[in-house]
Amino acid sequence: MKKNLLLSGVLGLLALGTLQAQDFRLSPLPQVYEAQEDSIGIPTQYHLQTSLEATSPTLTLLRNLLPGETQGAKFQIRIGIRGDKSVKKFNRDIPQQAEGYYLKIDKNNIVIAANDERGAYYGVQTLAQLLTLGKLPMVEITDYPDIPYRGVVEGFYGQPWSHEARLSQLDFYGRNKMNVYIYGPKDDPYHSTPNWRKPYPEKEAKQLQELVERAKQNNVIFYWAIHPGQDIKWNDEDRDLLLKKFESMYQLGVRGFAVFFDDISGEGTKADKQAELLNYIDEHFIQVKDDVSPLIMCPTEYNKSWTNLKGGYLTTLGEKLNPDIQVMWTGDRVVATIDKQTMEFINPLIQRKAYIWWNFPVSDYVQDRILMGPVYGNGTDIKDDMTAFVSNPMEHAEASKIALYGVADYTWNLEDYDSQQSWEHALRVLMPRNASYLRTFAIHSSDLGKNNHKLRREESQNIRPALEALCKSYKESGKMDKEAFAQVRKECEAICEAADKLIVSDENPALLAEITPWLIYFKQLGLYGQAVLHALEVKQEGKQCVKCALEKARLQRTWMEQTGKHLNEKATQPGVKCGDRYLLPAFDKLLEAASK
Ligand code: LOG
Repeated sequence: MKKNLLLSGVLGLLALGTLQAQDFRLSPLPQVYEAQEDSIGIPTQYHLQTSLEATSPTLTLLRNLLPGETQGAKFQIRIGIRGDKSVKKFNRDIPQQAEGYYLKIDKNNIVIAANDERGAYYGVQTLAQLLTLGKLPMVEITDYPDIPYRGVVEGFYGQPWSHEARLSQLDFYGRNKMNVYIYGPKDDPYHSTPNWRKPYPEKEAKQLQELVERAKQNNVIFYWAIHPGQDIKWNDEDRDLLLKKFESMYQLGVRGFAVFFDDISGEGTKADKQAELLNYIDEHFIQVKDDVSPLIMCPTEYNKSWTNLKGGYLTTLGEKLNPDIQVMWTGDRVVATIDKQTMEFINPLIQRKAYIWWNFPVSDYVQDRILMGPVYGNGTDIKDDMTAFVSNPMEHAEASKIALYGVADYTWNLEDYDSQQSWEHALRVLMPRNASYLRTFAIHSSDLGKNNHKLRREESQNIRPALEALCKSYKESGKMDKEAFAQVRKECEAICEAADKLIVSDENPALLAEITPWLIYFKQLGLYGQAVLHALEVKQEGKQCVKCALEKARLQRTWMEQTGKHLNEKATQPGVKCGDRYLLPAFDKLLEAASK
């Protein structure tokens, strides 16, 4: 938390303690939060003073949260934008940053005074989170995002998200103060070659229209991206077809547009031709309509390892592209964490602040994995170096929310971002009743294994020291570190229990459907661990048949492997895997040592 909070004294800190208690935390974490110890009851009747439009997402949300609007009631809610009569008294309290808001709750008033419409909406979203406490703490919150554009690019290969999943995502972005969703699934034929030229069929068009509407209600900018580079001809005909497609999307309500030139070869990769086309779109479409967000492009050389400086591709874009066109960048590699050096490399080349396309938790190159771990590794000192940070998620929409929750938290407030805390909370948001079971699964389902893009993630941190101690003691002396043994045994039990509890749970069916193949495997992994530990014990005690116990463990390993192989068979990387960074190698090592 920042300076002002520390100045707010003990009372503020105490109250903050409550707000960060296990079961409650404002997210994304506000910039400045000051609280008194007192709280008030939730107002059942209130007089509303506002100059916002009655149909605005902000007032709609407020009225849903607090239905008791009553003319002349003593309790007052004032909500407005800088300069509005309703919040005039609070002009000086509003932070200067775009989307900033000031929220004050005292005995007889709630004030939300914001810089702009979206800021007011975020003020109400914060209020929504406070309301879940059952009473309202008396607070003053001064808040704004560190990064102007935050959100998601549905930009992966594989099964695009379902309509229902997208609707649910947009609500999630609204709640977590993310303002961008870029529609660009590689396997939507109407996004890419050759059908990018054609309008959507009626059913898809209607669904897109619905998504645009839902995005609006959540104050999310819906961007629609086109991926024409593999077969585009640099002539007037294709240029006009592209504009016609954009116009048809505009008619469906889309007000944000992007052109992706990633993962293509041939003529389409030419920087000067790309720049010429993009400037044309910018000047004849984006600028002409006065209600469209800045144009975004994804370059062909979209990461450092694919950059040929001598070829001058990025320099050409930097020099030629109109200054308001946003240029995407995935970092030092296709998949990489983003830091100061990343930004210092790319920004001068493109002569603008990069629009970060973060390839996490996308799993289209490791489809046998489901990435449930925390978001960490990105710089906390780069908020002024980028215009946007959007995450490319997994085709598993609901499971992706764990990482997306972290991305929302990180991009709002870089300095205060605590990856572990954010992750713990995400688990509780997704499965409030089964969070601890979900946690057990997620902690062992975080790494990607060896992969082309070289990103690895921590895994099984909770049990790693015990695994190491157990393996070491057993290997060196043939004896077991008793404490480590007990810990590992307990973890194996927890794994089996988590799998059992989750598989029969009725909480968050969408999430359960996505993780089920991995859960089935996870249970087998737990059983394998138990069988190995049992064999170690039998060997130590020398009472029962050692050979039988070892054989049983080996058999369980085969069951586990076969189970994994026969799940998720249609994927590009078929089968399912988890727990293989530390857990599985340790079990294997112990079994091998015991077999000697
Ligand atoms: C694609 C993307 C894919 C990701 C991870 C970009 C800009 N493009 O290598 O569609 O999901 O990597 O596999 C990409 O990242 N190409």
